[in-house]
Amino acid sequence: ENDLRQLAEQINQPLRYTRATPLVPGYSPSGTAQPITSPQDRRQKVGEWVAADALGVAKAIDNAQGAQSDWDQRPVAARAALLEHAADLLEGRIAEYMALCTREAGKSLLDGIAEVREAVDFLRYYANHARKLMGQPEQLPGPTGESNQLHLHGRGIFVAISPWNFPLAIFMGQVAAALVTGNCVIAKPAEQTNLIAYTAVRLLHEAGIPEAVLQLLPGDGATVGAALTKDARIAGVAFTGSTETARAINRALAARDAAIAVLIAETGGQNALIADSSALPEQLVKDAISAAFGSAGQRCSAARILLVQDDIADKVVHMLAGAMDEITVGDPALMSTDVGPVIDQDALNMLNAHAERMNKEAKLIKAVTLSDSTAHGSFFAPRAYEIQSLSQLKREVFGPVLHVLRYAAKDLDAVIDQINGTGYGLTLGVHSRIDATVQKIAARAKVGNCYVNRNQIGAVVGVQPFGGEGLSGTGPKAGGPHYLARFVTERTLTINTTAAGGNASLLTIGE
Ligand code: UN1
Repeated sequence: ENDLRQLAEQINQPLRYTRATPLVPGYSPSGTAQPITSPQDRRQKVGEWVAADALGVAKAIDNAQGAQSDWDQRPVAARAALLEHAADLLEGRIAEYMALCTREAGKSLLDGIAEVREAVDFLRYYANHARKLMGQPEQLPGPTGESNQLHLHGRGIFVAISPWNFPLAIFMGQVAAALVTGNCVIAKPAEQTNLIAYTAVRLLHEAGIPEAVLQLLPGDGATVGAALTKDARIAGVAFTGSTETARAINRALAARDAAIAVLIAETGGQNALIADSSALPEQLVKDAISAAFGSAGQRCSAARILLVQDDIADKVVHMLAGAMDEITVGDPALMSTDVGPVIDQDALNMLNAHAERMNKEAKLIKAVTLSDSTAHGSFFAPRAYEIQSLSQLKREVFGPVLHVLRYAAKDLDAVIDQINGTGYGLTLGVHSRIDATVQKIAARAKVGNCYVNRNQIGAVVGVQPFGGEGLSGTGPKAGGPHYLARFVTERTLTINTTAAGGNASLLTIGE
């Protein structure tokens, strides 16, 4: 708590950079600067940003093409060391990045700190994994007189398209994974968090990543994103965001008259929390509140649907409503705030439209009262509704809204099938003290991350590899042992060791 207080005092420190521009050697954008304002108070200017145009995209791809071979041929240990240097730099700047996450993305102080820690973890985890994966070619068994080796290389130019809800952690995770495996990266961050991305790229350059190897192209998806994904020279895309955008990227890559590109997508969820009558109500309500309303519900892992067995439903709903009275919504820069703003006016409009529909179709359990400090920002009061059927939820609602649905014990299998039937498969929470029930649910539910008797957000890098199935993503899981495998290409090297007069090995000449 003392550490947090010290960090919190630095919230108003001057930011290292206040202008986010494309970072593409040999290119300067012609467009005008646009203001960056705080989600919690649109009158507060954080900085400004300049979008890239088509010339910037072309130049970035040319630069990356020129740099690709050298970067791929650097020993993996050298690339990993640069990531570790970046991790050290970032760790020394926690307060600065926390302040940036709070001011540009409206993150609470604790969420801001968690962002920096996760970004540091991604850098170190992927550095370490890359050394194990690519440090030595794998020697394969083969007939006498032959040597067979499997060599791993970068695929080529990777585009990293990152979301605003984890503007530092997910951004860094994508970029670090692609870089350390030998790919040049062109990053296209979410428009809402350009300054965080800009500051992070400058840090990576400072750590020694060459400027042509990692470039930044701020801009919108329709121009910059689309121009990147239709270029034949792009070897892969790492994307986190909506399922619709992932599909559009997939179509754009497939339509190119070019080599088949890799798409690594982490997309939406329609995540449930199932509680049977053996669940501990206090623990359940605590975890439901944190998973539904933490980070203003702006996590793809967040709990959207609380399925509660009818025997305990009245009690749980009553406790939930009481606990929601304790939630403080307001300025994310204050230590007393639990829930900050949603990212922007569009997000607020979407949530208001959903609330309007729910007010007609469902029963409001509770809406949290907003504090006075919310008048000038995009604030949405966290709320819980009781619904009658899962069919009332058509698509992912990306914000602090929890939908409660009662079920009868005999219908548990059907309920799980309905959740599977949404097509999404990201997180699932289970609250039960009966082992057989837990095992049955875990085996039947098609989800990437199942959490039992705890909250279902905040996957830890290397501990809970994170990512979903179906409409929720392609895999492999971020922060898991197989993630880097999609960023590399395999080359088999076969040498006839009996050639050249039966010499067992090739001659070493020179050096
Ligand atoms: C996202 O919200 O886009 O486990 C994914 C968690 C986070 C979710 C990140 N890793 O809550």
